[in-house]
Amino acid sequence: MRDGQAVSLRGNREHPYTRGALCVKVNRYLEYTKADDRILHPLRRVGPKGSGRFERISWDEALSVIADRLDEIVREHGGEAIWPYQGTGTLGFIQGESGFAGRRFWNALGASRHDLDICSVAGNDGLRLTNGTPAGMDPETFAQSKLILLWGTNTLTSGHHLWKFIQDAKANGAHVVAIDPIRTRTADQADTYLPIRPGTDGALALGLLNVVLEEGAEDTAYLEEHTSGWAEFKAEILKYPAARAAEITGIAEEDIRAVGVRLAHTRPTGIRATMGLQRHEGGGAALRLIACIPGVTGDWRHPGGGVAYSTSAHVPLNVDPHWELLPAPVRTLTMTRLADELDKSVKCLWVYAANPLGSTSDQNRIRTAMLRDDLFTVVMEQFPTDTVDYADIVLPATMQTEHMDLHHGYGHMYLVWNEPAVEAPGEALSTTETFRRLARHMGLTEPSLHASDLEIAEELLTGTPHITLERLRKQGWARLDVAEPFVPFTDGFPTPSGRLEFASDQAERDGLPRVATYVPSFTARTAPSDRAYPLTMITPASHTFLNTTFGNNPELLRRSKGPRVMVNAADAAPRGLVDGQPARVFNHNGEFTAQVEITDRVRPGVIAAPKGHWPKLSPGGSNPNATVDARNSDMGRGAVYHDNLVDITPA
Ligand SMILES: Nc1nc2c(c(=O)[nH]1)N[C@H]1C(S)=C(S)[C@@H](COP(=O)(O)OP(=O)(O)OC[C@H]3O[C@@H](n4cnc5c(=O)[nH]c(N)nc54)[C@H](O)[C@@H]3O)O[C@H]1N2
Ligand SMILES: Nc1nc2c(c(=O)[nH]1)N[C@H]1C(S)=C(S)[C@@H](COP(=O)(O)OP(=O)(O)OC[C@H]3O[C@@H](n4cnc5c(=O)[nH]c(N)nc54)[C@H](O)[C@@H]3O)O[C@H]1N2
Ligand SMILES: [Mo]
Repeated sequence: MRDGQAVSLRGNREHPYTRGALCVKVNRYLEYTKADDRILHPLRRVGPKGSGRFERISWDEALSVIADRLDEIVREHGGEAIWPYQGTGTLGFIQGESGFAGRRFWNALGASRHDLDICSVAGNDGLRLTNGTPAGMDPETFAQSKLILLWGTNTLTSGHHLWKFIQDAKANGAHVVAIDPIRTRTADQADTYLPIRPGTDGALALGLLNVVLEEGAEDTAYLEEHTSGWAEFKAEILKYPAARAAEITGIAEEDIRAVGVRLAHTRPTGIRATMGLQRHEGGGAALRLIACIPGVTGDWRHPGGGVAYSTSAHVPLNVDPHWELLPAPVRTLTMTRLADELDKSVKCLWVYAANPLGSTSDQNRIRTAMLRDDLFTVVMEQFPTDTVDYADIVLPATMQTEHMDLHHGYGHMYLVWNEPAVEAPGEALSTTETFRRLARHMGLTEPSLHASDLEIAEELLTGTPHITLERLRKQGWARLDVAEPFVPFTDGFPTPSGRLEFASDQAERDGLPRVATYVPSFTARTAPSDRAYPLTMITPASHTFLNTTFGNNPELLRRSKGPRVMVNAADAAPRGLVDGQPARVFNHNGEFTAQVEITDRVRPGVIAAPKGHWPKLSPGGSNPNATVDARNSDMGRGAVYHDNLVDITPA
């Protein structure tokens, strides 16, 4: 800080997980807070919806307009006609974390509940069937793994802090395998790369376990003491010899065998699986099955063994948005099907920390749904996104350097405190302050609606008695109250049987296969002759953006080299696609334009276009989500961003 101004921003070198490193994106965060296009005042729409034409109004006027409309909607249609649509713009518990920040206010109005199901839900549900929880390994223990499977995860792009621990493991002789349909920068650093056909991971998991059984390497004592359903699951594994797995996954049989033999004889084996492989119709089943692997090998016995997905469920914060304020039970609306849900008697769409017109499936239909005249749309934002263009009222939002927050991380085991460093610019307000003022404006006197940020933090921390607010504010971060090294499930699994469940009564009740098994994705199960469009499209994380956040930063935009699509030469040649030239990717939902990159980094039949470009800053005014179906994954109504059929032609 100098003269009340933030002049530099860096990571905290003392922090055990980040050790002070920042990613490409957050490195520019300070510059981003001062960007010319930052929204600094409340705005009211003056042009037609979608035009992005606004006039500046005062906070008082904005709150009055909003209070009148919300009162009227609740009176005429009931609170459920309001949809508080919250995304992952910030995962801070005080200002963001879907379903918490602001929710006490929405409960007082009886607003519909909101399900954040576009990110990780299918994997969470799949893991829960096997382990009783989506939480698993402490990612720091990968340093102790001897075999590491990076399964559907692009560590160096999506969560690079983990890489240090993988490097430590490598220095100790660990073998690293990357399993991804794209040869990513992470796959480049692996010892073995398995170029899997998208949506067939379950078959690979079973094929690898088949080799483990051939090698006689199953941990019979562990199976006996800590698992249930082994006989049924073993029968399933025996249906997938390596040759069959090879046929389904498109990976060479000898490569499956080689990794299977390593898996059989290497303890501990750590599996890092993130969200990529569950953005498919069979994604929940894939994670459920991958979670079975350490049950067979007994890897949960060792630090550095097991599966790591999200650590969120290890975080014991008391996340209670005062549901008791709801006047009556309300429906839950799903993000994945935003356009459909908007048709259903939603009168107010309240968007915060989200950019659905950039990040949510089936973009064109969302656009149409948001044009509806009788839909009152409020967007709390920092920047003039595509979604902002459809708002009736825009409210200026603070950024991390300006507001107080309490964060966890879904890739580590720490709580992190965010103390505001500077005054908010213009008239930007935090999420909590906006809702407090609105509650006052609407005459809502319930005390919890007026709790200060520090009071909210105290409430959250009642779940973690050993981490006081005082300590957290002083240190900046605190490790969760877990052993070091942390080995989960040593006292059993939080499943109904208390064991790792290869077979699940709950799954059966939910209409899912009783025994963990391979469920192909939509594109994997659709035969070439039945395909309306021939190519499978993956839309992975961009190295330079965080979903659509930072998509308007000129330097990061330049480094992204603009919207791009990776195409194998075998698919490019017959279509006359030329490297470096624009192409049109299309299907029944819509289209987007991207520059072709002809590369052997994608398999024939698969194309890849990173997420994150703002539609309005892209040629043609759309991004890959214009072609993504609003279908659901097999579990939890998750999104299917990597499971779509498209075709591509020169533009
Ligand atoms: N094609 C494709 N699409 C995807 C994915 C994919 O793999 N492929 N992945 C999906 C995933 S994993 C996710 S999590 C979603 C994310 O989708 P969204 O939740 O919509 O996230 P963003 O697109 O980053 O938009 C977040 C917005 O919040 C704003 N923001 C940031 N901090 C704050 C704050 O403190 N207050 C307020 N009011 N606003 C703030 C940012 O300026 C930004 O415009 O995208 C999904 N979309
Ligand atoms: N730089 C950057 N970092 C991010 C984000 C970002 O947008 N940019 N987003 C953040 C968010 S919200 C999330 S949820 C996480 C997501 O983090 P990741 O899980 O890393 O997300 P993805 O990039 O969607 O997928 C990871 C990898 O899975 C591969 N994949 C796709 N389909 C399959 C499949 O069927 N099988 C296998 N084996 N692999 C497959 C993709 O090719 C990709 O390389 O990242 C977070 N970190
Ligand atoms: Mo996400």
